Amino acid sequence: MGFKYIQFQKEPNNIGVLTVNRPNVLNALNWDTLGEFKVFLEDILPGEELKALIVTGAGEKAFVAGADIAQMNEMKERDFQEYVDTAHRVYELIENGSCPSIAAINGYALGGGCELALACDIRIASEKARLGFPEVKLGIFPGWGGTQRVTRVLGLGKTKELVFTGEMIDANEALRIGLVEKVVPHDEVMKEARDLAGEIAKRGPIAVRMSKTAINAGSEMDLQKALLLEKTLVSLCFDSEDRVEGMNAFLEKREPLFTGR
Ligand code: CO8
Repeated sequence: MGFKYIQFQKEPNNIGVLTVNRPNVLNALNWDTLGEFKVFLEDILPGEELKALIVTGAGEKAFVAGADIAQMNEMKERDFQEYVDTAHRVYELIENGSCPSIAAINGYALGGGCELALACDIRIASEKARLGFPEVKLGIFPGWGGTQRVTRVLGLGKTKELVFTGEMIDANEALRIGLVEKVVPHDEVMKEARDLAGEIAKRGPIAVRMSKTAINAGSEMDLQKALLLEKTLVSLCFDSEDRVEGMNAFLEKREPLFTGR
């Protein structure tokens, strides 16, 4: 596919695996990696018609250890702005893309790496994973959506504790506070992510897509508007061929064959 720092693999059942591939620097996100991510998400992903996308890191040690500190340190103000803009765009494309995304956290998820995991819909962590936001130790703070997405997941107090101290937490603590949804043995992370992706892939794709929109967009609205959005989307869903198929399959005691129409 011509990418140097990311790898994309399309697997059976329209499940995709996107791997950040800079294991020598614990998959730190340099400018080119983010650029490749952006091209993939804007130009390639829409044509793949995936039912789920798994995001992970190459090697045994890291999901993504954050932004590339060496490169950031050399950046001038204008480049830095563009670097931040690109990361924001990439994370928004993942968060709001029609395809459900699963972060398979196979090691360190730090700073921009933890922010990447939070842009995904669901997070599965290896028991060896370590998560956190060490940015304040570098004189910056989590500026790739971190202060906002973490707050929405963890609430104000826990977010401030993690962001102000920059301390890492282990996978079980991440599970306890709701930063990840599941912790599994290290060598089962990808299997667990694939199993979950497989479950999602079996469901009505329109229903999955619209529920993601209702949850994401609705969570940013007041309740009345969010309920109106929900009502509109579920009515659209009701009009789909997949709804007819899903209900008929239930009544006929068979598995549904969804077509995405
Ligand atoms: N950037 C660049 N290189 C890195 C990074 C990184 N984030 N993380 C690790 N590396 C490199 C190391 O420099 C080392 O390279 P080399 O072999 O050439 O010395 C190699 O990866 C292996 O790392 P270590 O030898 O350090 O491995 P250890 O097992 O000893 O330690 C750690 C692992 C604890 C993960 C350690 O590498 C570490 O602390 N890394 C930095 C983590 C970090 O601070 N991440 C946050 C980065 S800042 C960020 O993400 C900001 C995002 C938002 C920006 C918004 C605008 C402000």
